[in-house]
Amino acid sequence: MSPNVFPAPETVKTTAYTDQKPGTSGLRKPTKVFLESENYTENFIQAIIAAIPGGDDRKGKSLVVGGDGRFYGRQAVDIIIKIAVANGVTNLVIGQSTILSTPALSNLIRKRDPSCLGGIILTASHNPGGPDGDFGIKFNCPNGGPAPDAVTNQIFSISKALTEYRICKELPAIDLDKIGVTEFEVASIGNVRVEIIDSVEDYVNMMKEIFDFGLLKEFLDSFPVVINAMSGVTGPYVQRIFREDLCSCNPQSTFLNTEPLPDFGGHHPDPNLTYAADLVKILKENPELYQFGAAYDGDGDRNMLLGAGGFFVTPSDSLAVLAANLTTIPYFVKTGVKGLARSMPTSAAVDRVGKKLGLNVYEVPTGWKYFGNLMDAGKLSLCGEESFGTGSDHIREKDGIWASLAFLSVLANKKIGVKELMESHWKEFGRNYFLRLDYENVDGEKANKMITDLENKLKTTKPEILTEEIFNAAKGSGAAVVPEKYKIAFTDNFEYTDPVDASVAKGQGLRLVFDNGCGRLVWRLSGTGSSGATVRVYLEKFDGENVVGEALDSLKDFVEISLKLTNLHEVLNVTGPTVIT
Ligand code: VG1
Ligand code: CO
Repeated sequence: MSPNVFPAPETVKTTAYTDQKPGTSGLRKPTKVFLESENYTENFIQAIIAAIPGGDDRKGKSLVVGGDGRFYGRQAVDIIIKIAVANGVTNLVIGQSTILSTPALSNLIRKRDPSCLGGIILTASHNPGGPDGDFGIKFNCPNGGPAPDAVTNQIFSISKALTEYRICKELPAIDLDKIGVTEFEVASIGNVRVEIIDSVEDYVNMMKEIFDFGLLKEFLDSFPVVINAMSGVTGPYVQRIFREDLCSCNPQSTFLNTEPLPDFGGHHPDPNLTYAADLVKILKENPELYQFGAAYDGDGDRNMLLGAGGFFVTPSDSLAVLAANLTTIPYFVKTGVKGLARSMPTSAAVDRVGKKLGLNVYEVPTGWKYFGNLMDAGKLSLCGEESFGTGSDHIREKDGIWASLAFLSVLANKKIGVKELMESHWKEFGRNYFLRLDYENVDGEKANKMITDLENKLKTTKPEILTEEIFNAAKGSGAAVVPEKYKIAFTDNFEYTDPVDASVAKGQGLRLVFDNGCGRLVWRLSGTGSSGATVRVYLEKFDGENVVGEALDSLKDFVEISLKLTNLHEVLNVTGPTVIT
């Protein structure tokens, strides 16, 4: 064998795990599980690659790899290279220092190579990282989107039956920090090419095509912003797009936590009012100075948007406002607006815009993977989730930085501030007051039982009795109740049939929907946690007249209704939610 030819793959015996089931968005577990369970990563990577078409179909086609820079990412990339090559993948494209935001990776899958096999994202997204935090692995398909249920089910069933994996233990050392190409030959596989690419460049170029950077820059010259990358993957993107370009002429604009850290500085990289409280504080303390604030999660697909003084824009509302103003963005002028969509728990604010504009608004289950088919079929341009996810068909993932550039484009176009924009939107469309209450890390069995009991109750209780119970709970809250408004339209466990491939997703969340579009309550269990359970309660109430109140006031009675129907505090042994948004 010539010195440049590396040995053929080895087959290693392994024992299958039964718990490698991808959740709402990939496999997420405590980092310790990956570190301490023998072959845990190897098995799952082998299962992913086995789910990709094999043989010559893998040769010469690229697999994109990157992540949010969290602890254990580098070791995982090393394992991916060795297992992918051993399974006949001969072209790997990897973000420098393993960094690629989830949206940037989605873009690379779509743009780098028309026959791309997909990508592997190393992230547990908004979950904390580090040896005591979480790690995660997610597979994205050749369309750039998260693997749909059919693919994740296949990966899961392969993982449960795995008896061996293939690996090339000896490959040349690849400097993951250095941009460049390494080529070598592996016996029985052939020529292999590993490319380390700039993590940011392709993404920045895409943003420049989508938005009017000239307009944004001019606007931001006199519109100071604060942006918090939360020590996650967006740091280098914020640096290049905001600090060095759009805000370069505004020394007042401020950028926080722009260095990606393996443990996110010990924080929870989740951009909400609780975990990004530092951003809220800065805006509150400097109401005359900062006009806009944004924060992103660990892997850069979520965004939280704030206005001067800490004015909070709910993700459901930002989706609706964008929908109403899409033509301020050059990309949509070019592509046209094909349709809108939201996840089921997201408020119906966007539905009102869709109705006015004559656009279809699709309602899909929680999780970005459900938007992909609609986009691929040309039915969908803009979509969002109440969980700080907003995006469009420019890629197949939600996109935090894109969302803030889109929102800023609307402001720049109208030359107004965040609060003014929201209030004028509500005056035109009415307001869907919205709250989400999260009860994190509660006992799994109890949470499951609570949901099952509630489902049975909603199914079996006579409507008049349920109405009475709801009315009494609402009255007890002290909120002004208009009982006739609270007539129940229906209750169910949300089920979705994909309009494109007719696949069905069942059990996606309990709904209690009131008549006349005046509001609803939704309960579901999170599918992204790594231990215990998280119960999410979503409350929504429409008000066409009083549009400038506080969500907590407006929804006081719904909070009480939810507590009474579930007995949540008693059953879960908690005194209140851990996060309110
Ligand atoms: C949560 C959100 C969901 C989002 C998912 C992944 O899922 O509710 O809307 O798509 O996280 O987001 P769950 O099952 O915990 O409610 V990300 O940024 O963590 O990939
Ligand atoms: Co994320």
